[in-house]
Amino acid sequence: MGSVSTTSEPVLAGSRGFSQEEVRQFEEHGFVIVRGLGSDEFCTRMTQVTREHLDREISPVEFEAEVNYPGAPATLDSPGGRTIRRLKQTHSRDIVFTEWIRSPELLTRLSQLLGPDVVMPLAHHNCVMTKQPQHSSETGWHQDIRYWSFQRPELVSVWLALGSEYPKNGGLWVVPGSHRMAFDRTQFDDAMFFKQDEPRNQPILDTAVPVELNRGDVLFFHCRTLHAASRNENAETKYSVVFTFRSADNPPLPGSRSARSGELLLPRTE
Ligand SMILES: O=C(O)CCC(=O)C(=O)O
Repeated sequence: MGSVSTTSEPVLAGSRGFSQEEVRQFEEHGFVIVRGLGSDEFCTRMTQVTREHLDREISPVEFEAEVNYPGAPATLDSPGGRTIRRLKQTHSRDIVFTEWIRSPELLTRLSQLLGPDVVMPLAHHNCVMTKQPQHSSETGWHQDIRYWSFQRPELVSVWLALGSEYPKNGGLWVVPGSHRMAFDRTQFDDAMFFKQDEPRNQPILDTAVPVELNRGDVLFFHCRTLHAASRNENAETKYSVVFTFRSADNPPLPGSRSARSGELLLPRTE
């Protein structure tokens, strides 16, 4: 993917990038975790905005009732039907999200994975994922690229945990190395979820690992990495801020949904 800088020297003062080992992990496993990359200040401010926008139901949002996933309320009028699953278009909700996206600690790492010119499509992710205890749903195994259309399936998503994440509160599971596996269409269902009852898929899913995160930890993952998450069985809501990024030379396909929204051209870090 892109050009990979393997230097262990800082690219910008105060913004040390990935180590060579972290870049290797990303390339081999399709994900890497950086502990504490999101500062306490970022997390506090993002959590405040998130809570306020949830309380006031500020559009655009996605309701659990709209996803039709296992555990979701059947309709908006059912009990819990207006439980919000995603605050969409999060970038435009507060300047703190721009500050995070443009922070040297994030951009330096993205440029190591994607090359010097990094672009953030506003069409994909660009959300706060909320997993609320009363009415959360399960997300089946999938690759994010399933509904995205770019010249190459080479995007990186950045998942910032605003609190602890682990299997019991709906934290992610990932299949290491799945971004490099070749699958055929019959391994997926009509909605492009990776079938759990398909004998060829079972040994692959047996290698899945949980992604355990604390507040401020960041998961970088490839758009082909298989991932899934269960419901939140805890009493507290889980919040995760998720954006996705591409290299400037990997544009969306004309006419596709990926090409319909704007994009942010991010500054070079060197
Ligand atoms: O939090 C979850 O349920 C996973 C969400 C997810 O994987 C996605 O929206 O791509």
